[in-house]
Amino acid sequence: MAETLFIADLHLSEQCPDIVEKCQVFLKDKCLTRYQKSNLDALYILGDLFESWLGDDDDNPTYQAVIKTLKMLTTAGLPIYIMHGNRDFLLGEKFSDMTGCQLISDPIKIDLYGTPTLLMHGDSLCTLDVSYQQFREQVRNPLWQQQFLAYPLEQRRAFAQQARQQSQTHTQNVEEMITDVTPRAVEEILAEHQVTQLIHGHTHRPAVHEFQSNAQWARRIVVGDWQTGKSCLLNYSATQYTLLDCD
Ligand SMILES: [Mn+2]
Repeated sequence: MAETLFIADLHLSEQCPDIVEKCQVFLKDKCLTRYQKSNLDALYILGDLFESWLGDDDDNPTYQAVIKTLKMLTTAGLPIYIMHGNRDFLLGEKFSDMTGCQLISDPIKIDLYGTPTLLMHGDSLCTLDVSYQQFREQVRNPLWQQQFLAYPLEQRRAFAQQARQQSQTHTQNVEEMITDVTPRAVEEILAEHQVTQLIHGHTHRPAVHEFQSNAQWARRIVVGDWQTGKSCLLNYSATQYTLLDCD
């Protein structure tokens, strides 16, 4: 038993080659080396690995390099679990086959060295953002996805571009608390899954929150994004947990 690493919100894209490079170094040096020394049990990617994923036929060359590295790690034996984010919710079975990563549902409850822990991307907890939740419901609908995936890649790319611009304008125009998680939604999900520990990303507000929830102490660990690179790596072992910078 060693440690488990959690990351989220790398938002890999050809626009940010430095983050792609950081990711590659992280996977090859930190993850592979630690795994070979038996210090690493698993890597969890809690959504938004990619800035956009248009379907498993997405041929973005920037992504192919990362896919190759993921495959190398899983072939070496490291378990890698990946969750959908709001940008890459179309990661599918073929991606799983290409990388050897296991797609996990959002939320998912795991046993983390004896502590029942809920893992989420985090976007579904931002319940005050009503227009986003409506959009989320639309694009998570299997029928919508089926229709979307039937369009040629170029058309899907144009749609994603437009959605991204709308989302940026939206985020700039709403108050900060609206794009953060709602305490009530957190309490409800903890109660529903009977856990007192939650790990998520998405908000780009890395922190460890300790609070009373359902008459018990609870902990919410938020891993940061890779744009700032601050506190974007959660290192969790049986005896301690630490949020670290990505380099
Ligand atoms: Mn996100």
